[in-house]
Amino acid sequence: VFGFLKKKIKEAISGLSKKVSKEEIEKEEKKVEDEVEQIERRAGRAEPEKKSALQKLKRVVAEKELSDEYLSEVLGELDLALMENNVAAETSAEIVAGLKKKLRGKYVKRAEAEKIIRDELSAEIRSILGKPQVSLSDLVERAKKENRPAVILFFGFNGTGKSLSVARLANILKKSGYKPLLAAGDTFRAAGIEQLEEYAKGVGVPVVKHRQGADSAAVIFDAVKSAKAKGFDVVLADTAGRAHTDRNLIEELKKIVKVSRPDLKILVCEAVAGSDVVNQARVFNEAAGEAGGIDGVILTKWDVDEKGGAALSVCHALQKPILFLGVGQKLDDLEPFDLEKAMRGIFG
Ligand SMILES: Nc1nc2c(ncn2[C@@H]2O[C@H](COP(=O)(O)OP(=O)(O)O)[C@@H](O)[C@H]2O)c(=O)[nH]1
Ligand SMILES: [Mg+2]
Repeated sequence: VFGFLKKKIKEAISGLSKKVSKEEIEKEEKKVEDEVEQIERRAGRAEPEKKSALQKLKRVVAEKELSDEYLSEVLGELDLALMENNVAAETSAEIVAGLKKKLRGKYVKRAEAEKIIRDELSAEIRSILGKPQVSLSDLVERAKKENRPAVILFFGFNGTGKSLSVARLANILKKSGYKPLLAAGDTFRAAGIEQLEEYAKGVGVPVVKHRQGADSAAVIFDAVKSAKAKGFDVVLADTAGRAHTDRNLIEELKKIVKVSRPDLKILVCEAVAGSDVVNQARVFNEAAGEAGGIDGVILTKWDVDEKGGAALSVCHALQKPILFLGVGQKLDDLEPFDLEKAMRGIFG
């Protein structure tokens, strides 16, 4: 996925640093020549003074200052490379500003300038993608101690893969020995309920449902009650996902959050949405605000995305981790997010 981003970052950093540093070297070589000439003209000077002046000159040749001008050029190119790869403009601007602050005014060995910029960029990206992970088993065990099922809510725009993600996570939990129960909280479309039932059949887990158009919060409340009565460990609740600009939906989600007291609120978004994930993140984060906002992300359609920038954008917008990546359309195609693998993808 990150192949294109990786190539672009490489080009941005090495291309420009070569171009700029060649001009700069020429400029500085000229300076050195001038100063050497001056020193030679004042030949009568004390030996130590001459020596220290020459040392200073040597440093100018061997090291380069990461000046504002130099950084602006390299980082401007990097900014473009990030945005070209679906990193949201605000995310990319902050990455670049962070780099500038760390690097500005530093003297580095000429041969190492590129490597230093890459290392700082890598640290910046690691801090965005590497937010503390959530342990699902800790979460379920904690709820168990309180004699209640854990409640996991799924939020997200239509068609992002919410229902399939509900089923896939149930599949993972079931394989870990837990008993999941699904709640068909997407009551907006009849097809939404049927779809979830279809997926649930594949996993072999039951679904609590009402009819189409029913109150979604009531369905989820029922599911939690039923889970508690029948000894299920965890309720995974689907929700409707009309456009995130739909205010009624947001009110409905707020009600669900209030009534179901979730242990985990997951935003499902698709990698192919690109930088729009930032808007989705913001709206659903507000909808879940009463309970502390979104806790983590399932990023679907990773298998069909070519740029990967949505991962950075959504983590940066929420300051939360990606929990899983959807890597296909099958029930098994949900992978825990692996930070090291992602970093290798971007930086090789
Ligand atoms: N390629 C791919 N397709 C996915 C992935 N996740 C979901 N889909 C597909 O996206 C479509 C919508 O999924 P669905 O779960 O119904 O979305 P919902 O409307 O958010 O509930 C379906 O055709 C899924 O098979 C994924 O990780 N990769
Ligand atoms: Mg659905």
